[in-house]
Amino acid sequence: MTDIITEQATAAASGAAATEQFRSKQRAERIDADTKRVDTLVTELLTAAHDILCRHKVTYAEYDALKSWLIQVGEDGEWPLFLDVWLEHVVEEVAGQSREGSIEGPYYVPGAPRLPAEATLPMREDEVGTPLLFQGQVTGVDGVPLSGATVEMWHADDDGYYSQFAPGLPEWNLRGTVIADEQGNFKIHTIQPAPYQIPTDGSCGRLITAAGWHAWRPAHLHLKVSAPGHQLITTQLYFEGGEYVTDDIASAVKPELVLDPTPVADDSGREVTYNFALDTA
Ligand code: MBD
Ligand code: FE
Repeated sequence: MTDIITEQATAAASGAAATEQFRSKQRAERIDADTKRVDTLVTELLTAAHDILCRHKVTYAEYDALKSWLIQVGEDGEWPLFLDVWLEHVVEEVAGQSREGSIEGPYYVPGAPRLPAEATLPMREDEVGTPLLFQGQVTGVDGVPLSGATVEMWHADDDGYYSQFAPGLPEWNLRGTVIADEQGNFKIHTIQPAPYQIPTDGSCGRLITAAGWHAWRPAHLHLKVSAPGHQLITTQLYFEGGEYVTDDIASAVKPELVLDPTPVADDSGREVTYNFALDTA
């Protein structure tokens, strides 16, 4: 890396950015849940907690440790991280969007630079990592090509950092909004991301250490694929044989989401084809 890093990535800084990002998006708007549903869900959640406290004879010292940890999660801004790592995968399964779907995670930023159907994601001149060509076609479930479909891609760099959530990276590094051609085809040139370690210096990190877990997600590409009149697919794609593919801290790997890129002819990188079939809205 040629840039001199003057600022360290911290849990609190990436947590604050993720909290800010979440607050600004549509889905975070208040919903008018009816009283009965709130009563049911919260009562069941509390009853499950009461049961655990009783069965394990949780002490006052442990209760206070929990209380202080929960307070710290908020102060670190790590609620988006905690929830997306340990709960979102079940919400996604229940939503059952499609077999192709996966969780969004805390690091999506809307409005990445718009790019033509064949494009290179914004990256530094000396971006480290194996070049990867990710190409494919967006169609409807009926196989009809979706002209001008939008393929948004975002992923970590070779050090496992996401732009806008770690210091020292160009604003839109490794983030782009690719507009497919008339046949729904796209070719995205990027680099293969590295496995991602969730911040270890914040409250989620403390939990992981305290529980003897590891903090890793396998290397992954994030995607949102959409077209007018069709349902958005939010997904992630992983790499065959990669570290943590069978042991993701966020439990978000599905076999159909694992890519197996092949070396390109001159051995200058790898390429893979992956198609998207969107349901009608
Ligand atoms: C990530 O990069 C991610 O994709 C998820 C789901 C949670 C934490 C970090
Ligand atoms: Fe991610």
